[in-house]
Amino acid sequence: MKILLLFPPQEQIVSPGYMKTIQEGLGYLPPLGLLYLGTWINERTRHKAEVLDAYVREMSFDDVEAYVRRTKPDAVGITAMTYTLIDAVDAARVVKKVDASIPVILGGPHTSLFPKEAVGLPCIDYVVLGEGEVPLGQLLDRIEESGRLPGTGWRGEDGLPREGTCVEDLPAVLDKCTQKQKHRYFFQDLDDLPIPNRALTPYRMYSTVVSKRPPTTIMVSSRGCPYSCSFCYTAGGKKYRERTPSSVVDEMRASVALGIHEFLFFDETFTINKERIYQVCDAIIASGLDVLWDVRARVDCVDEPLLRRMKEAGCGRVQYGIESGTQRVMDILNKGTTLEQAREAIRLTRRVGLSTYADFMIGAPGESREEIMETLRFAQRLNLDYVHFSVTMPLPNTVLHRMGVRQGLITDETWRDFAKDPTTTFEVPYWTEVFTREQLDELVTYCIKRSYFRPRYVLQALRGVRSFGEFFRKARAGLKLAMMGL
Ligand code: B12
Ligand code: SF4
Repeated sequence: MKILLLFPPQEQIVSPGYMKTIQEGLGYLPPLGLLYLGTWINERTRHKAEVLDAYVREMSFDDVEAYVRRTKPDAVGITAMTYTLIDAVDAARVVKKVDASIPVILGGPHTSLFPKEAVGLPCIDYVVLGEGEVPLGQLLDRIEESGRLPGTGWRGEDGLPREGTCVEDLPAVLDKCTQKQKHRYFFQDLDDLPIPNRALTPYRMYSTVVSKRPPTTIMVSSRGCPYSCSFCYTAGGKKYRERTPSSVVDEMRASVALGIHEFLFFDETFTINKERIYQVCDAIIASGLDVLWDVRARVDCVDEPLLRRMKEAGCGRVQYGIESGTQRVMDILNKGTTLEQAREAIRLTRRVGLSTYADFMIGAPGESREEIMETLRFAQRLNLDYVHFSVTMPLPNTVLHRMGVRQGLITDETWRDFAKDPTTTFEVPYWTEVFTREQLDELVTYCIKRSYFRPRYVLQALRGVRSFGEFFRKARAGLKLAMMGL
């Protein structure tokens, strides 16, 4: 079978109010999940996959329709985050408009959160949960062998089978899952996955406002995170799985061969296993590859020798989730780190010559205006190169969401209703115990502006640049980055 893997146009993302002010010109990053899937299908199954990133190609839904009409795929797979669900469903509609008999498969972080709702969405025939490589291959086998699968995946509240099915239906997949994961498939040995073939997408088009050596790509050297921050939905699951250093370097080498030298590691947290990171750095250095990379890490998972080694291996920036400038709020968010650890991590990162970037959240449970201002002051004292403030949101399947339901701030149905019937009028829920939505939007915008336009930042930034033009580019990049949460 010939499957088209589609990253839909991003026209109707549900995002917080303050983010809607800056959306253009942020840049593009490759749809890594679809690259993994496409490569798996092409290299490990009898099927053939093509990846269409309609977003980077700036295609409209009409363009996608014309593309499907022209290329006539036997099946279409679409990726969805909860936030991009409206576009995913519209993409499915477009496919069905071309030919109602083309099976449409939905996957991505969203389907694992709301499988039943996803199966019930219009124009979606099949839903794959968790990491899709193996289940998608098997699903295509089954579709090819038996035509349309019976809709036995989920039963609705009324007990009747819903249209479509999901991997729970596939015994071979179930065998490989732990009881707890039941229907969410996780690949155990990441080295078994073929290296994603970046040539499946127009890889030269990817870069962001902060790229130093475009084209830029993203990579993951591990999946999963064992920590339990209350606001986080760990898409890769709780079980931390890692790739070997040689496999990481092989992927970098394949990218360099295409002319890609800049890598953003989007591991949930890169430095959990320090020993492995030393080995990864050693392998990169030994390879002699000319690469620049950055990582996301926890403040309690770094030390000076490690950071130094990372710098030697081409790392340029470390992004930390610090979240708050008060210990009380950090504890409420179950971050498991201290303010002192945050100060120390930033001090060491700067000392070894790496750029520093930190994420902060405002509007956590019970958080007062004074605490928010303390977080802003804390961020300013850290003297970061880049900073990101966002509004605390009770996202689906997080501890914070359950707390919000218990306190009556949101209902269990808030996100579920959207998942059943995604509409553009939906407002992403905030934690509105102390402040209104409008106040939180104002507060976060204030924090971002104060961080980028304060005299000290301006002076510091001026010191490192060669011209005013360069300074303004940097400030613009910082501001956009802060909005994007890259
Ligand atoms: C890189 C990344 C981004 C990049 C996106 C780059 C891109 N072009 O995709 C950037 C920085 C732009 C980004 C932005 C946002 N992101 Co983001 N992002 C990630 C991150 C860190 C890694 C994604 C990744 O590449 N993973 C590795 C690949 C291999 O996994 P994967 O993509 O999940 O794909 C696998 C499966 O999901 C499945 N699958 C995926 N698609 C499909 C399709 C089919 C047909 C099938 C069968 C299977 C399948 O199989 C894949 C292979 O195993 C994840 C966290 C994480 N660790 O996953 C968050 C994450 C996906 N992002 C998230 C969010 C919330 C956002 C934002 C809304 C944040 C914001 N404040 O605005 C924006 C949305 C903007 C947008 N337009 O998309 C959430 C989504 C939660 C949810 N409920 O959907 C996550 C899970 C983070 C989190 N813990 O909350 N993000
Ligand atoms: S915020 Fe980071 S450290 Fe915390 S659970 Fe999520 S991925 Fe893990």
